[in-house]
Amino acid sequence: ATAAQTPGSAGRLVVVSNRLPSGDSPSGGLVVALKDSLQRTGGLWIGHSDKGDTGAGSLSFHQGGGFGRASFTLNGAVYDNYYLGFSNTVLWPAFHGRADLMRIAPEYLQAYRRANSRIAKLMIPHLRTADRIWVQDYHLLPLASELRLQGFAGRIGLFLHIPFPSLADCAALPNPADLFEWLSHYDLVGFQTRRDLVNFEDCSSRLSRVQRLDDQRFRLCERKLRVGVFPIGIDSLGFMDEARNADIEDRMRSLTYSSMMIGVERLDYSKGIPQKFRALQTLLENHPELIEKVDLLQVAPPTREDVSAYRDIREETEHLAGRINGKFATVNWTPIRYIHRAIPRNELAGLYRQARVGLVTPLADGMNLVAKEYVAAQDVGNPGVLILSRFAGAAETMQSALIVNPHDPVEMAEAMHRALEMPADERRRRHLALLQEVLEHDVGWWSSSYLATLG
Ligand code: ADQ
Repeated sequence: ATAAQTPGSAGRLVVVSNRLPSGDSPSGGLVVALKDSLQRTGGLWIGHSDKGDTGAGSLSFHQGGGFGRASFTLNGAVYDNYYLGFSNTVLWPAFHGRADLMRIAPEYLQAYRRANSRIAKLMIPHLRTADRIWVQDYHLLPLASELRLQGFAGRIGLFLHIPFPSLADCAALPNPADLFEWLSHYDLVGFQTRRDLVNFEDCSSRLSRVQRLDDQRFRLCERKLRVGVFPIGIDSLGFMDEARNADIEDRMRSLTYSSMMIGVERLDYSKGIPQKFRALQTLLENHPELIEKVDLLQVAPPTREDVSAYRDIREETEHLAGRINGKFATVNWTPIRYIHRAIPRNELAGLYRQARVGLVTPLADGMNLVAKEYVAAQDVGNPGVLILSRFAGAAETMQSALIVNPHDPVEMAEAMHRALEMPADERRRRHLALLQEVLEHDVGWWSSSYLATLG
């Protein structure tokens, strides 16, 4: 299987993620950040596609998008058990502090291993010894061990976009030791925050064999592993432009008769949407003078709807919005406008800019890019206020936001009140500090510092 690993030729960047970015849709931050390195090195992005022959025994190569793209397909049942099953019904809840929502089934773990082994097998004939492979996220944790097994000896890095679990949640995984065995085959594992690195150390020392070599190096399962903290950012300048040019402002201004607060997130139980709604209710109860003066625009597109926990969170969210609106609405005002759809990026940028308060209040989150987008979208002369959960990874570097505990409705309501009343001086001061951070640590900084460390 190693024959095709052409030695000698210059190393390329090979990115692997669960989903292949499409060639024609507007680029997300990750694509913007990696495009240059991919183009410069003649690299390749590999990911799943649901179009094509599911039995195909090789990668399919695609045109467009400005860099090499190749997709794999998986048999439908394997994909469901790997993606909806192990990735999103076991790993996602456990890594977000919701082990109670896990559904452990042997066929999930089996399909997860099989999917990763198959992806490795499809990759091998296209790899060169000097290539550097950058694996993205929790869907592909065993990929390095599979690539090693099949003979690839070059550099392989992993970036974990979601939090690393606490000891209690880690111990709730089926075969927790597997996780450390998988990670030990990488040269570099990148985390979003220091908190994740601390959890990794704590869990690996209790559930596996680990020895600290120095600040960034461990011996894990008899192999050397480097770790690091690389908080992801956004395409900050690009997003600032998007917000400045959004033509939504006039239309919005004529519609908005009250101060708008905004929430934007996939309808996921980790994002704390019900907690945010309850805090709004507390705000209106404790400050009735705000009735007809403030409202919340909640944009929450559907996600992973085939998983039952996602149907439950949708029901809870919609029920709560209906109840709060029923209780407080007047003939010409509703407190919550709820949109269950994705909306175009430029429109989103314009909405952020229009909102006086950005509410980013997850119960657990690797980083949270919405917090950064909200900051980048503001008018520097008259910015809105970011309210940020201390459980978002972003809180580690965005301390100039109003930091809240999303489990405490009174604290959140008071933060909303304070944000709505905040004098322009203080808003500008806080915003400037946040904007500097968002500009300095953008997605380009993230990818180049990660890749420099990978070597
Ligand atoms: P997510 O959990 O998806 O990402 P987040 O970082 O907030 O969370 O990124 C969501 C992206 O989707 C943002 O760019 C946002 O603008 C966009 N989006 C959300 N709702 C939308 C809507 N209705 N219409 C259009 N766009 C919408 C995971 C981790 C995070 C981590 C990122 C990146 O869970 O913690 O920050 O990866 O590493």
